[in-house]
Parts: sequence; structure tokens; C-alpha cells
Amino acid sequence: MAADSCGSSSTPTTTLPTSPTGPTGDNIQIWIQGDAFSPASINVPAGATVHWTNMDAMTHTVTSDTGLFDSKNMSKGSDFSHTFSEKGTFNYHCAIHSFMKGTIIVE
Ligand SMILES: [Cu+2]
Repeated sequence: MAADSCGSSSTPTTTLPTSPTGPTGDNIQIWIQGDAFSPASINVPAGATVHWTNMDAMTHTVTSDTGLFDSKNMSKGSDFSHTFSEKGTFNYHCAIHSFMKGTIIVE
């Protein structure tokens, strides 16, 4: 639930200017851990940026079922993010482990 960290430590991004185009600052963190996306399903507001961080020793991917986004291979500690500007339900999976599935519901 806490969204106080997106796992990136190299670039401080705490002072983003207010955008005139709409609400900003919604950063959602999903962990890739134990061959699973956690949480596997999450509701986010339109315009939110979702970050995935691979905590596993093995390589995973974050691959949209429809080709909307694809992290390609993510080694341990890698981060991938995608901003969801349109409402809808977005299913994704790991291209290496087909049993790994996740859903982003943008509302
Ligand atoms: Cu995987």
C-alpha cells in the first residue's frame, strides 16, 4: 500500500513541478519476487506510473499481453516503469515464466 519508494536510488526525483495537464505523482511499486508479481493485481488512477523491480536472482520480464509495453529481460535489481494514461484493464506476464501473470486496472 505504501508508495513512498519506487526503488530507484540513483536519481532524486522528489521535486517534480506541478503539471498543468493533470494530477501527477502517482507512483505504484510492484515487486517481482518468488516467481510472482506482487501485488499480482492492482487498481491505479489514470496517469499513474507503475514501477516493477525484480527482487529475484533469476531473470524475469514485464511483458504486456497486447504488446503495449515490454521490459525485455530484467536481471536482479532491475527496474522497469510504464505510465498508464488510458483507462482499462492491462494484463501482462513474464515472457520467460508463462505462469507469472499480473493485471493493472486503470480507472
Ligand atoms: Cu519470470
